[in-house]
Amino acid sequence: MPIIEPRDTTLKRLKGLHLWHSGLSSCSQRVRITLAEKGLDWQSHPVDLSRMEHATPQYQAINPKGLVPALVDNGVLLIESCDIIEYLDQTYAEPALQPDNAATQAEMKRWLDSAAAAQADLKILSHEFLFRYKGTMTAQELERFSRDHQNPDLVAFKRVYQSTEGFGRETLDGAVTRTDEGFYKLNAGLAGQAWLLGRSLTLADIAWMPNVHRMDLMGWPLERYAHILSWFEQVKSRLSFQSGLVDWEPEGIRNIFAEYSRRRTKASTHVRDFGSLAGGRRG
Ligand SMILES: N[C@@H](CCC(=O)N[C@@H](CS)C(=O)NCC(=O)O)C(=O)O
Repeated sequence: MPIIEPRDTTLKRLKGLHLWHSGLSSCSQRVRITLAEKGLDWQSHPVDLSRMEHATPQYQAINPKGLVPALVDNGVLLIESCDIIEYLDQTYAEPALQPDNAATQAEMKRWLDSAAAAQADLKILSHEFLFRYKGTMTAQELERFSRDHQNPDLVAFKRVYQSTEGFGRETLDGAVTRTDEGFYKLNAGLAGQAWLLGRSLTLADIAWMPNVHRMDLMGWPLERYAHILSWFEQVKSRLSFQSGLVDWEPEGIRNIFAEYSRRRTKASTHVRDFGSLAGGRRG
């Protein structure tokens, strides 16, 4: 359980649970859903990514990668969302969100790892097919971000995203096809059972909820995966999904994304026009 030593030593004196997070961040969503499922009280520290609050020295002294989320629990700091949800479940026993036998625990860990690994493609697809409605940063903003943000991977990512060429066809095709493949695996895992590990919701389901929701927002054809569709209906009816995800979405954002997706449909640059989704092919 990778607990890290905080650079900002004042964190060590914090009492209770504190979460630095952002409304639309998928990694923050899975932590908030877990907190809600476990009925834990927590103190919110919103980080506005569009205002580059994650590029400040203050925030980077909390999360040295300059990413959200970061959790402090009575002075203990963790920064990876899947580590955080495991930590929460191990530290706060009831209600348990993981199986009690070793074999199924290993299977749960594999689902957490695959959800975390899918993050790189989710990030590309979210930026391209959702966040691009905002237009790009000005050259000055990009320079400021590059100067202030200490995470070279994130800076390189933003530079490609903001460039005239953008991510390019090959990158987008690859991200779509790998995500589609991941969803077919998820679909197979859900065959014949309500939740990924059987009859009860576990961290495996929570880890994947934001990923499916994110693709749904961009008009991903979820009808390709019958078991995901019924799983996602149950997910959406859970109070934790409402309070941990929906309630934190900026007002009106779904309409904005839907309108942007319609524009891309007309231009034949919708996510469905890429990779294994193009022409309705199976992944
Ligand atoms: N592996 C990390 C990834 C964290 C991450 O990439 N966070 C995103 C939001 S989900 C972020 O902070 N992005 C900043 C940006 O795009 O500027 C985790 O699971 O917590």
